[in-house]
Parts: sequence; structure tokens; C-alpha cells
Amino acid sequence: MKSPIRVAVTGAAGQIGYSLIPRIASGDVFGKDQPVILQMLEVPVDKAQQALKGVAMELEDCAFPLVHGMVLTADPAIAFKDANWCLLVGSKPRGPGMERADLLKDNGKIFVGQGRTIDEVAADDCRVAVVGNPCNTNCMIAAANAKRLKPERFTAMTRLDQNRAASQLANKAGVLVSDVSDILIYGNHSPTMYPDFFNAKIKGKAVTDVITDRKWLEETFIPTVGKRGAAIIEARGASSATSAANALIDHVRALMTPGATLHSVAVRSDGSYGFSEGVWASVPVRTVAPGTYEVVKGFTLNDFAKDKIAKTNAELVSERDTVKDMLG
Ligand code: NAX
Repeated sequence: MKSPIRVAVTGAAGQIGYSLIPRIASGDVFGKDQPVILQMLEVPVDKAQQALKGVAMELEDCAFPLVHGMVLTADPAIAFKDANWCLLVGSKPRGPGMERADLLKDNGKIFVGQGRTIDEVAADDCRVAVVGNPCNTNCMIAAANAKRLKPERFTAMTRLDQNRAASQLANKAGVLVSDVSDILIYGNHSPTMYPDFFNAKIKGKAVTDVITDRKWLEETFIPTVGKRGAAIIEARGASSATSAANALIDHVRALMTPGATLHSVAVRSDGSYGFSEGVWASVPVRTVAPGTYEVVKGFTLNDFAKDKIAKTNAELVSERDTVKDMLG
């Protein structure tokens, strides 16, 4: 039996946490032979702490053999202590009438503190994945407040957008989702993101040769993927939870599994694909060793793609301007 790894999850009593944690506990993320110690953080509010207790009771009742310990806390320094992975899900939802800039500033403060604390107390090999929105910029803030852990350890999740895009293309072409490959997301996890259908494939053929309705690809597919989160809220009366948890599992597992498959991850931009250096932009990534990735740079982008990327980049730059005081 391997020795256990420590996995910190913030917002552990929230809806994504409720779908996510049992799957970590069952071995879906780190493997069926990898024990875990779950370090679960919630806000210091009675109701949230009580709900967290309930989550832990259910985990006990699942009797997962891989769970070698649970920590329930309102203190980030305890939650992140010696953590090998920190999954930053918890953040404030956007309230009624709240401007995006206010949300950025309110949530930004959370990630200043969490970035610093992770840097101080987490394990040397710690990796951080940010889900709490606006996840690209929150990730940038956390990374900027870390000194020991390098920026490449901090990634934000656009895998849900990739999964949504793959399913939309599969439905339109009448094929299985597993027939769709290389559908990759560029930019921000927001409606400005660009799902690059030009370089994607269906059964090895260019998507544009299989789905010849270019108007659908440009004018229906892209906004459907970009606004899927809002459509889920409209249908379900609550935001994506199971699919978000599933995407985070895909995100972490892909980063831990070296291989040829490309996946979308928001990482610190080195200027590739027209993104401004230093923003956290989603780009194609290949995992080269467990937890270590490289940005895949070979994709050709046409003028349509470049225009979309310029827009999503402009949004990332403006988010960075809004939170510039929080960048360490
Ligand atoms: P919930 O409101 O159900 O749960 C969030 C939990 O986080 C709450 O229990 C809250 O008490 C806790 N929390 C808030 N601040 C915290 C802090 N400083 N430390 C620890 N815990 C804290 O939201 P849920 O549906 O679980 O969504 C969580 C986040 O994921 C939201 O920011 C949401 O916008 C974001 N999403 C990101 C997605 C992505 O693709 N990147 C997709 C799904 C989701 O919308």
C-alpha cells in the first residue's frame, strides 16, 4: 500500500464539494491504490461547519478503504498543512446586483490569503487547482502571493468547458463523445472563452469537414459552450455541480497522467497564442510527468480564432487591472 497523500478541498460543504469528495475518496482521482487524507475547509460559520460535519459523517458511512484520515476545519493553515494537492473550490457566489468587479475584489481577498497560507504550510510537491470563480484571476492572485511554490504549480479549471464543447460537437455530428478529440479551450473561464473547433477532430477528421454548417459552429456552438453555466442554472435552479466536480477530477487526473492526450488548463501565460504574459489563460497542455506539464504550441490559429483570443485576453487583462493591488 502506498503512503497516503493529503488533499485539501475548500468549500467542502458546498455543492461541488458534495459531488467531488466521495470521488476523491473512492480513488477516482489519484488511483485505486492511493490512500488519501482529506483536509476539508469551510468558512467559520456554524451552519457551514455543521454541514461539513454532515459531509464527514456520510464519508464515514461510505466506509471508503482509501480514506486514511479526515480533517475538518475553518482554519486554512490546518487545511493546507502538508497538502500535496489543494483544490480551491470555495468562494463567494455573485450576489444580486453585484458587479463583476466587486466579485473579483471580494473573492480575490480569499485567494490572497489562501495563496500565502498554501505557500507557507503545504508540501513541497504541492499542486493547486482553482475552481472558485473567476477562476483564472483567482489562480493568478493565489500564485502571485506564493514565493516558495512556483507559478506553474497553480492551474485553473477550464476542463468543464472542454467537456461541454466535446459533448456539443458529438451531439451535432451524431457520434460518441469519445470520437471527438483535440477540442481545446483558449482564454478565460467566462462567456468570452474560445473553444477551438478548427483544430478539433471527429474520428480523426477535421470537425469542419464533418460538421459543414459553419454558421452553427461560429454562432451557435461557441455561445452554447460559453453560456452553458447560465443554461444549467436556468434549467436546474442551481449551478453546475456534478459536471464541475467531474471536470475537476478530469483536470487533476490528466495532470497526474503523462501521455500524448492534450487537455485544456488555465496556466500562467508565457505569451503563447497571443495572450498577455502573466495572465492565467487556458491553452492546450500535455502532461510530461505526474504533476508537470508543458504548453503545446504547434496549433495554427486563423483570423477568426485570433479575434476571439484577443477578446478573451482583453477580459483577462482587465480582470488583472481590477485586482492589481492583490498581486503580491
Ligand atoms: P456553493 O456555494 O454550493 O459552495 C461553495 C462553498 O464554499 C460554500 O459552502 C462556502 O461556505 C464555501 N466558501 C466560501 N468561501 C470560502 C473560503 N474562503 N474558504 C473555504 N470555503 C469557502 O458553490 P459551488 O456550486 O460548490 O461552486 C463553488 C465555486 O465554483 C463557485 O465560485 C462557482 O462559481 C465555481 N464554479 C466554477 C466552475 C469552473 O468551471 N471553473 C464551474 C462550476 C462553478 O460554477
